[in-house]
Amino acid sequence: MQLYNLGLLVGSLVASVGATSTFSPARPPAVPLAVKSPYLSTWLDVGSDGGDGGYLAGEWPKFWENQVTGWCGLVRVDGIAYTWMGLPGSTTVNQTALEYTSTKSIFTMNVADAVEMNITFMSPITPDDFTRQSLVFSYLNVEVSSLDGKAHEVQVYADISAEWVSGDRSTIAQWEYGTTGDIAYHKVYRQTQLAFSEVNQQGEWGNWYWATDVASGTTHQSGEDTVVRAQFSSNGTLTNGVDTNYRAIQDEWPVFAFASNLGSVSSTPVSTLFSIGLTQDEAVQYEGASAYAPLQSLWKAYFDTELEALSYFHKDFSEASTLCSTFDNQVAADSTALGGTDYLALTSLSARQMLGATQLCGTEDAMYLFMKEISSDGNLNTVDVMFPAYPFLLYTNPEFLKLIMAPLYENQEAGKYPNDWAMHDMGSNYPNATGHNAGNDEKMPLEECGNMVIMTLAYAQKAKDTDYLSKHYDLLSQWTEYLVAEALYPANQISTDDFAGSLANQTNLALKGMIAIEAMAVIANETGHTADAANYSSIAHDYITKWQTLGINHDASPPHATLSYGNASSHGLLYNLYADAQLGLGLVPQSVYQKQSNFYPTVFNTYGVPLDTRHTYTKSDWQSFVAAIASTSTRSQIFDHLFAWINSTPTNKALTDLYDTLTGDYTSANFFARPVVGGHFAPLLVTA
Ligand SMILES: *[C@@H]1O[C@H](CO)[C@@H](O)[C@H](O)[C@H]1NC(C)=O
Ligand SMILES: *[C@@H]1O[C@H](CO)[C@@H](O)[C@H](O)[C@H]1NC(C)=O
Ligand SMILES: *[C@@H]1O[C@H](CO)[C@@H](O)[C@H](O)[C@H]1NC(C)=O
Ligand SMILES: *[C@@H]1O[C@H](CO)[C@@H](O)[C@H](O)[C@H]1NC(C)=O
Ligand SMILES: *[C@@H]1O[C@H](CO)[C@@H](O)[C@H](O)[C@H]1NC(C)=O
Ligand SMILES: *[C@@H]1O[C@H](CO)[C@@H](O)[C@H](O)[C@H]1NC(C)=O
Ligand SMILES: *[C@@H]1O[C@H](CO)[C@@H](O)[C@H](O)[C@H]1NC(C)=O
Ligand SMILES: CC(=O)N[C@H]1CO[C@H](CO)[C@@H](O)[C@@H]1O
Repeated sequence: MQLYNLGLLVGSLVASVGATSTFSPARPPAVPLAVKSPYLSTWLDVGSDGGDGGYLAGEWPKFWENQVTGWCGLVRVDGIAYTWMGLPGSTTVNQTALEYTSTKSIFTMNVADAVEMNITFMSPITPDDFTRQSLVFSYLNVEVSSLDGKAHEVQVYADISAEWVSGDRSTIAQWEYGTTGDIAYHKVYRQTQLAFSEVNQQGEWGNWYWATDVASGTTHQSGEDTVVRAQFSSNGTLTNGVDTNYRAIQDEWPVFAFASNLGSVSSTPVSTLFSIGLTQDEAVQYEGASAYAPLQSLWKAYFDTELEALSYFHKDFSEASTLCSTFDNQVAADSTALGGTDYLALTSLSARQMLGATQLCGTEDAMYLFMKEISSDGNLNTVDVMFPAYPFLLYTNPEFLKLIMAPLYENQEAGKYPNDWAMHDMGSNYPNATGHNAGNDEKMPLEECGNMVIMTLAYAQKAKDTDYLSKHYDLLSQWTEYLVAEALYPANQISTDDFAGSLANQTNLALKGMIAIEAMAVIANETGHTADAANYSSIAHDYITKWQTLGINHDASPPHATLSYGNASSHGLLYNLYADAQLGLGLVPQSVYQKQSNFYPTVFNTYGVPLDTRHTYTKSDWQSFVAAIASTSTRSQIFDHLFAWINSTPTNKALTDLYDTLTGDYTSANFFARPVVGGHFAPLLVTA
């Protein structure tokens, strides 16, 4: 556990006066609050680039793109009102701890030494249960108990603003209040629905639900933010009034509130549960084998109505908590066994962000996982973004990997992509999976052919699904032909690190192609194409022998792979070597692994090993890939640097994967909230 007196650093902020919080397992750059899909993605900024140091009370929660999604929490203790979330103006509670796990962010608050609050934000991850995983909902549970042995009169309040329903604050919102069974809800939505559209990255369609249990002491109200909050602060109850003056989000800011009267609270904790979520009947438009058309959200396959889905989710809290704790404990046990809590700080911060970029669609018989390339360009199912994420998908459930490749296979096997290499992505703008019928997608041919072959074998091995390899054999062969032609001397082209520019003869890119050719040899073998297997394997071995002369500087001290063939003064993270180990190919000699492992510790900057010699920036996912296949000592040094970075980076938004190794800050590319953080799980799949 790390102790930080952040009150000193941000002492000018009301939130932090007198407040010091512990942060465990690290002080993250941003805290995931409700993170479940590309549109349910609300965070608390922490890093000094714009955050308040990690205090829930004193700044507004934000959508990943940086606009406020108004979410306010108040508590009245013995008649005095305090703020526990957001910045509505009243005195803030004192935060004493923040702990995060893979599914939860838990804040502990001290209120006037009278009561303690445990505030848990839980965004469920249930990899083996797609009914639950399909729901775009998140929990907020507030637990209160007496701290001083005396009983205290306590009321808890929470509201959301209409900022959740659109990225345009002048948009007209509409809302209603209702109950279903013993659940009370506010339903809030864009009055004019704009299906499949985004404004400032927020989704402009569907209905938002904000719900709690109906209990004798529960009241509700919608209306202007200041009015509703003042009502609670002065009285402890709400009026049950519904404002029907539907208006712009920013016009006398309408908020949707619940208050819960907990009565006299003793040392036995009493809790109030809230649920927040988004229902969209159709979540993407998709060009598969048939014509481009809307595709239903997967939750529609399990629930007849939105209220049924809401009801199931809200009432499932206890079971969901058990499932989430099981997942949290699995990640914690596996991560700490490999790299201690330093490494756990990285994996447990990445799980919600990874799946929070995805959306399950379709039916039980035809299911797809769509992924948004958040912040870098919004592409769907970008193959070289799936590749860094593949360790997480494989670790949690290989079925995820199959479902995310499904649209790419279906579209290309229907003959809709005209190029002979693998398509870069399923569409330029999430949620429109248009494919690229004209073949003018971003050109990353060697990278994507290699990625598809490698990920296909990775899935089939883990799921023991040889039929899958047979089914896709023709297209895999076509891509391998491309690799055979291009992998030995890669033309001047970009790799996945396109922000670093194009380069000819990239050592690491060539290696990916060669490993993929050997992976194809295994695929051929397993599907009974023994002649192909022998041929591909002999080509891969021939290439890898040549590569060791072309791509390694043997005269350097210590020797290491170069960034590009023959450039003795260059080096880079040789992260594509990972697949050779993960797939158990044994194509690349162990001496290459050892060279790299000996080399990285000689080029550490403050916050890690640079991506390559062109820049001082690096990637956290690729460092995790190289850590996975390094010696125990090098691996723990990489984890130490990553931990130091997470714990002190000034970056303030959902974890960036691209940062400067000297300052720990953003680069000009300014990535955040990207699913590539799934790559932080890479070491968990490889047992050195
Ligand atoms: C927060 O802590 C400070 C310093 O101990 C104290 O002065 C203040 O009253 C506390 N505020 C609350 C709401 O407990
Ligand atoms: C908060 O959580 C801690 C640790 O689990 C527990 O000891 C404490 O009783 C909880 N307090 C409340 C108010 O729920
Ligand atoms: C998706 O396509 C629809 C038209 O079908 C368009 O209105 C919408 O703006 C597109 N979405 C994005 C994010 O480009
Ligand atoms: C081996 O594969 C290469 C590249 O695909 C092909 O050109 C060659 O004909 C194959 N050789 C045999 C014997 O199949
Ligand atoms: C790639 O490397 C080979 C071998 O050193 C060289 O012959 C070739 O010109 C290089 N290609 C480019 C595009 O620089
Ligand atoms: C293919 O299978 C044969 C027989 O099991 C084995 O000897 C050979 O090494 C395999 N080749 C590859 C590339 O896996
Ligand atoms: C070799 O790599 C270094 C560092 O990336 C670069 O500055 C230099 O231009 C490269 N030299 C050649 C000849 O490409
Ligand atoms: C104006 C108002 O809302 N007054 C309420 C204050 O709270 C009590 C119960 O605690 C209600 O009875 C009042 O109607």
